[in-house]
Amino acid sequence: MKLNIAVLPGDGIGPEIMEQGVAVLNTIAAKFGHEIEYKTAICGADAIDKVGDPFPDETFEVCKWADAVLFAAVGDPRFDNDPTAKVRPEQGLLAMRKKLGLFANIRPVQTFKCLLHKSPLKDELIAGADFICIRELTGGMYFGEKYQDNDKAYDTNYYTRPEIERILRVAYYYARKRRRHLTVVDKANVLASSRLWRQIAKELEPEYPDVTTDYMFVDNASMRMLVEPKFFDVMVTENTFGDILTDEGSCISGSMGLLPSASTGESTPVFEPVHGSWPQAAGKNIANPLAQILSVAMLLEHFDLKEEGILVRKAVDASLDANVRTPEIQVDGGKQYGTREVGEWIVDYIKN
Ligand code: GGG
Repeated sequence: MKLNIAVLPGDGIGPEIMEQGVAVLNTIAAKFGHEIEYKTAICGADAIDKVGDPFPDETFEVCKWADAVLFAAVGDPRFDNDPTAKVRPEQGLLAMRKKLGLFANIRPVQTFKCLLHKSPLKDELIAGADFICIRELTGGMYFGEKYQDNDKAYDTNYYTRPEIERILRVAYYYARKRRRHLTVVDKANVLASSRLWRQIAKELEPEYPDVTTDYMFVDNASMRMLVEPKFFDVMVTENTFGDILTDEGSCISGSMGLLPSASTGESTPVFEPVHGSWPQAAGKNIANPLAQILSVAMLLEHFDLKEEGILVRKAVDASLDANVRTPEIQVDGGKQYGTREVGEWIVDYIKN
């Protein structure tokens, strides 16, 4: 297969983890006889510094040229600590999702047997937990009308029927491919937007009689994820709730550095770790590259390259079993491997 891949490393640890993701993709391509052409483009704080725009037109052109985007992370404390900043790195990520029409963000949460002890939750509670969160990605508060002055501020949680219906149908599609259990997460006891979500979900439910649908308030869902994560199979929710709940998912997996994602919709899909740019770790060779590498597995699977995806996942599992781990998931006293060393170990595993 020939694939055009846009590479957007972004900020902070982004370039370091991206290097390992691309190395893994190249190794898979060589092993299975695929041809990959790359174009690298700027985004986030890096792009603001260079051209004053976190998602410049040239980057958008590269994304449109590509069959898939491999994205790392954006964010920079210089902007977080400046409430007057007119432009922020994260706007680049939102602009990319909006311009590419990527309304469906697929975020799997799974456990790794050898890492159960890394979760703050009891082993028996989380062992075997395996669910996906389908997060609506181009609507809600992140994109609704905003206002801020010195005395007041608001964000609007705006959703339309077509936006809600299409993401629910994506969720039902995934539920049918899995254990046929869908949980619609909302705050319908308080929010009008959530009541519309629930109304539309109840209208669609009879079309999917083979799927068990249940409804849960987001506060209850966030608690249930920690006390009974195995309850969930597919969870669907709006943009903001999905962003928060999937970070919580890292407590189940054991590290933010283990959570990949895929964003799909109207044009080029994007594959990226759930985590951000961790600027404090930039350049230190300590960031976990596994979320980026697992995002490569999701990319391969998106193009139906199943064997290739399985091999990447097998290599990741093997690295964890062999104790080749970055500091945040290493067992006490175990050797701590760097970003590069973990990536190189996985590349070697795939080659041999
Ligand atoms: N790789 C994801 C990333 O860079 N996240 C930073 C961020 O701004 N996240 C907000 C969001 O995902 O909506």
